[in-house]
Amino acid sequence: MALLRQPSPKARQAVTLVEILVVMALIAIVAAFVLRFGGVTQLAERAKIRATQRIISVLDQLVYQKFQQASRGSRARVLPVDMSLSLDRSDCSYSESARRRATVVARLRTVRQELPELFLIGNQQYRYHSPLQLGSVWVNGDFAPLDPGSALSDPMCRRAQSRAELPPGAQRFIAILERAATNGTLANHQPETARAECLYVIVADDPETGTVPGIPDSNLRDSDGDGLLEIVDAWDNPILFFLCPYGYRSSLQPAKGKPPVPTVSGSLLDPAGLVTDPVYITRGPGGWQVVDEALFPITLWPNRQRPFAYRLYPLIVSAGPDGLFGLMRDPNDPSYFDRSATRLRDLPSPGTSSEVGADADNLDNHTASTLWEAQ
Ligand SMILES: [Ca+2]
Ligand SMILES: [Ca+2]
Repeated sequence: MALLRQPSPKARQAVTLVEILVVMALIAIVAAFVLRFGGVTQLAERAKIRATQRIISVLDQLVYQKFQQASRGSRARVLPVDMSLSLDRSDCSYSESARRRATVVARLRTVRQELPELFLIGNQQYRYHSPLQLGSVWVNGDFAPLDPGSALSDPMCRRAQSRAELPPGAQRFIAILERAATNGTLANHQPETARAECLYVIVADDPETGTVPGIPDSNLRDSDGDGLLEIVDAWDNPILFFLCPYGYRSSLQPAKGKPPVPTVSGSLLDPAGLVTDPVYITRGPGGWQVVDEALFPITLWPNRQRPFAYRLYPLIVSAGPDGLFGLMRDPNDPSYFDRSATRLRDLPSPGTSSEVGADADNLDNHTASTLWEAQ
């Protein structure tokens, strides 16, 4: 009855050893596969990060050049700035400093029109600009003419600005929008692409030919099909542009004091603080009158002795590997939301609890740029 015989202890031990060897071999194979697969994934992700950093670095240089050109352009003087708002209330005279102040205001607006960061479609109001009717579509944005008679009447505007007075950057953007409106594609526009579309028009050699110096063509695409190209990162997400990223914290814009003073004072375009000089602006019941919220956000802290013009640097930012910007929230700094929530409302994700910390892997031009520090 050999078949019914129990295996000897030695045979059982041999089987057990074989089993252990098989299991160990399987573990080794699985581990090698996981390591290899994971390693490849990590390498690919690192390559995408480096590619996006290169793109942002190129964009930073291009935006810097455009910013310099716009802020020094002679066309700033044709903007309809109301000189009476530069009236020195101490002696009712138009002083030399008042004239310089009006020039600063005009230059400030030229930069905004040359480097538009955002536009809205439909009946949404947008700051102090008059909406443009392009075909059947109404468009609002920084590139539109200034209008003292609109619902958001501009307190520093003497008269309505004509289309012919717009600087070249604004003219170019309007021409592209008009073409998209005529083609009927503008109706497809998705708001989360607007900042990437503005960035493209700012830095493109010629928006008609679709090239940007130093940017691969594969990073130019029209993801919403509205006829306006966007610059996208290595994960195909739009790279956003903020001309004056109030509330953004970085090595260039370090937090200073308690919120809501997240950036150092002294605007790039108004280093002497002429626009925020209390001689020219009044203090209302809610604090200092806001002169120009976009470029010169002024604190409304009642205990401040004088308003600040913050030093803000143009921001170019990718959402990074996770595809989420997470810029709207800072749980340790609730006042960050107060001002920035309206400025950042057009972000792709309107802000949910799942986005807390999502900005940790973002890639931006503030981190490594050395161009702006000397400004
Ligand atoms: Ca588009
Ligand atoms: Ca992110």
